[in-house]
Amino acid sequence: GRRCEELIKPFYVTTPIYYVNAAPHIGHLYSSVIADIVARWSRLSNPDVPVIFATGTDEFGMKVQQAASAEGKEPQEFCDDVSQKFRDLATIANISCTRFIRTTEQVHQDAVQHVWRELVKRGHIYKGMHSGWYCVADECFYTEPQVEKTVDGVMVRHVSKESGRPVEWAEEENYMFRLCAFQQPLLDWLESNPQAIMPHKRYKEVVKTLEDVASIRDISVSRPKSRLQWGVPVPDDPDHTVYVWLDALINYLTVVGYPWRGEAPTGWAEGWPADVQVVGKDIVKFHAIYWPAFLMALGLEPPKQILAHAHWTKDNRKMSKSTGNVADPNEAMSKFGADAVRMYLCAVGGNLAEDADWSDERLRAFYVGSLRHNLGNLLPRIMSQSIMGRVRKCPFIYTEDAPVHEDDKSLHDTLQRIAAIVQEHVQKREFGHTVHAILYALTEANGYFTKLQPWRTTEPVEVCARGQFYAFETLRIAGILLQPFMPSKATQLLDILKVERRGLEAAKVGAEGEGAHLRVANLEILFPDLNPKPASGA
Ligand code: ME8
Repeated sequence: GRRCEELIKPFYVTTPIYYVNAAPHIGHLYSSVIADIVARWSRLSNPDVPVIFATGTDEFGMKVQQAASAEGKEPQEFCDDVSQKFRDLATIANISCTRFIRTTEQVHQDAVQHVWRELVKRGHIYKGMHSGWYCVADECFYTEPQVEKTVDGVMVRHVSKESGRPVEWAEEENYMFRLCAFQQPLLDWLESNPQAIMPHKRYKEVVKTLEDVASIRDISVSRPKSRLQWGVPVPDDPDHTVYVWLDALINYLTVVGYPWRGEAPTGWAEGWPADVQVVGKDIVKFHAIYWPAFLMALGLEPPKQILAHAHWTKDNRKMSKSTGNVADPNEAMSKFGADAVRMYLCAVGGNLAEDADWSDERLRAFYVGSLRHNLGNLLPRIMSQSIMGRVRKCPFIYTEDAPVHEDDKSLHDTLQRIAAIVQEHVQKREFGHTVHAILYALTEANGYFTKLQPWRTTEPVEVCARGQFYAFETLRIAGILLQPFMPSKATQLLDILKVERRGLEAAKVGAEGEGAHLRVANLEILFPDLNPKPASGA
């Protein structure tokens, strides 16, 4: 009944909300793709559990204020333009978000002010003089030991050791959040939740930081209005603006309707705590220390998992909007298609712990080798007229209890194990392994087909039928498992194969039922030639 349905906790996934100081680059797309795979995998493996999947833009703060003024625009107008670019990117890349949030929305500003009042009421915020090195690019204060001097020609600059970005000295009255009080509660939380930060490398880093008493200090959560106008006003104090990171993190609560007075869609309130919050390694401190501390201060549960990925570099240098050293996701998707780019991001960047270097050349090679030749070619191979003609006359009938032919054994085993293997990799957040496991099954099927030579009319028709069946099954199972990774191409493949059951439970040999392999529709080219030869005579 309806009552029961409402009690199912939705699976809640988030991406970071992106600063609108410049257009998106491939790193932003990467975060969104990882989150999308997690969301789509949940829908595939638990179709009864609703998914809330939020992404959006982070629009307040000094950084955006400065970027807008550099372009001579009003901040709101500037935010509208750039936010739209992130929204378009999500659409083009097939990111299945259910909510695109902008921090300038009134509903979010109300949530931020509600949180502020709540924190004051609970005694977690106090006013004090605060001094430190502020970094606009990182939107945070650094302490003396976190800053160093660099000499750039004749210029001596102070920069953050962590990010290398310039800092400036600020001494001002701020509201402070009692982070110190949460040092032990945070350690306790992490101790009982070893998967709260993944990959484990990041978990260990955070625990180490928390264990170092000196590294945890109360944090400034407001800036004087004179410095920062573009932000949520501190309630009841017109001289101060809420610190952009406090504002930004609260977006994850705004989405599910906090403070739960009925603004969000029905059932979304049950979405908290978030199940998976995808972030880049640059913002782990904010998500794995500040954020759970804010939540504990509010009496709310911390997220179940912070999933932190490493960075994409270009020419082995950090990709960054401010230096212009970026790969353009729209350009890559228009050349290779959104699905190919998504797959490449997983295949190369799927080991979340290590940085990966972006290269158009390697993407091209991946497209041609793994997608066009490996996956793309198996399809026409099984659908050739001579094969289909012979198979239809004498089809292979698969039964679960019949012994598997010696020739088919290895591929059969691979296919029976692949869904479980993929599921395990996804749970361990090893997206690269996942993609490679599926591509490997396709390679194996191509090798099997080549060895069996079912197209040769000198081979008995029974060999032809078995060969076509197993190659079809490989494509069908791969198609099911690839849905979260390359949603449009996987759907196109399953449509060509006329597959009806597309759930995870159908990812085993024979699951589509007798004769499924004979029903294939018209052949379409899944991954077209990137440099088609001009038509003859042209
Ligand atoms: O930090 N490689 O926004 P942001 C991989 N607004 N991922 C990258 C990347 C790279 N080279 N560069 C950026 C902010 N990213 C805040 C977040 S959340 C409450 C507020 C990804 O526009 C990565 O996920 O600087 C990183 O954490 C995010 O983009 C930062 O985007």
